[in-house]
Amino acid sequence: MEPVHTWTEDGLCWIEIHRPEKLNALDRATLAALARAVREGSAREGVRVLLLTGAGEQAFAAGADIAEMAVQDAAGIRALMDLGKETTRLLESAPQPAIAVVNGYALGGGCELALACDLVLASDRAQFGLPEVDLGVLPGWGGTQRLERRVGYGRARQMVLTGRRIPAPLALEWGLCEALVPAESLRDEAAKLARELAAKDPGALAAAMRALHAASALPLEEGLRLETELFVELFQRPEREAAVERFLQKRR
Ligand code: CO8
Repeated sequence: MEPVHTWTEDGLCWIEIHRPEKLNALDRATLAALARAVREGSAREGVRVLLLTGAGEQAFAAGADIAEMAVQDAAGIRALMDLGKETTRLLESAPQPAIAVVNGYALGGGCELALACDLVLASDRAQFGLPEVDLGVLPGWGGTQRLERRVGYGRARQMVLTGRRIPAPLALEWGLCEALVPAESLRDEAAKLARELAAKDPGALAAAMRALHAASALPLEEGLRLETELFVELFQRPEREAAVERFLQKRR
């Protein structure tokens, strides 16, 4: 059985972690398949949005596979860290928006995958958490860096230091996700949001995402310079001219 399923319809590329009997825990094979799926999906002609979700009704992903993790030596664990980091980086740097469609537990590495996506849509049954300290380690696929940027200083410390699970309503309040929907309509709502994004100018979206990512990676002055450069580039395209013309036409 393939550990990751993908399908593309109308420019939406769905990537489903498919190991429901283990709550979609990410062992090496699953993670490698996921990295491949994100790389190929984001490079595929006509793909406008990536949607990442988990199979089954219980979990988005319950984290790295703890049984596999337990038997690693230092080199093995470093290789798994690198693979997880590569996967999150692929999600974060994809030219299309990536939406995490969180259908249940998003714990440890599962939560870290969601944090690497541009938008997070969650079911009312979702639970987020970074319980790694309870396993004697720390979040290792970007959680110590990306969580604070999403939810702020104190909440990031609360999650990482206590390892507590954050239920869906609190996750929404904290900004771990942008919206909550009933579990039964999660995929439909995610597709609706994705179609809204897919109808936009992909060049403008890609540039906007680059600028937004730069906000946490570059000093302010450099980020502002990049914003100007991207704006000027976008401004010179026929797509921009046509979009502005459409706006003006409506008012004539
Ligand atoms: N790894 C491996 N197997 C898992 C995992 C996991 N993370 N989570 C669940 N499973 C398996 C269980 O072992 C069980 O399998 P089996 O039936 O064969 O025994 C099956 O999934 C169902 O799980 P439960 O019976 O435990 O289901 P419950 O509903 O009772 O509990 C929980 C659900 C609360 C989600 C529980 O399964 C749990 O606590 N899971 C572990 C969550 C966790 O600690 N995640 C963090 C892992 S560490 C991590 O992600 C670090 C990432 C960065 C570094 C990675 C380097 C390798």
